[in-house]
Amino acid sequence: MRLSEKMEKALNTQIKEEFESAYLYLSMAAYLKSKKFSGFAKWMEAQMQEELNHAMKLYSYVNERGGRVVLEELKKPQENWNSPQEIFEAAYKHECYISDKINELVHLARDEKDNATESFLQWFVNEQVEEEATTSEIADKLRFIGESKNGLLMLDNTLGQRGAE
Ligand code: OFO
Repeated sequence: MRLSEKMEKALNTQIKEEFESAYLYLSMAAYLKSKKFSGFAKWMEAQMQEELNHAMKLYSYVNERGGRVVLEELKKPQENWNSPQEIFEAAYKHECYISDKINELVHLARDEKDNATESFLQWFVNEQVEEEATTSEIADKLRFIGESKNGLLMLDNTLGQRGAE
């Protein structure tokens, strides 16, 4: 069964959301790099890469289901923040926004009686649980560290160990 027009359009919009996530995280990485937080920047670069993978996962799925991928316009991401804490709080908020979008897609798949898409989306549902948890944990640590330079350097160092999963 080919994707319904409505489902196809919604998945195309989600591809845009994933690219916008990648764009936002790359902008955050660039800001962090400019402030010499190379570990935080590396973590964000890896996060950017994950978002590209999400976009490509959707791209493959739409094609596999006989749909047509049509790319939408990307909005310019924010470029300045005040601190790593503000960045990770914004990243957490953004992940919650993406979770809402994924949930809307699941509901649409149900309305359209599209079991294959509903099942495909479960991977994203689980991924969002993980991404919300990770970003909120880092934001919490940064809140705890506050102005401590030692604490910031240590966390920068730890997060710099991350490779793209
Ligand atoms: Fe950060 O999440 Fe994509 O979906």
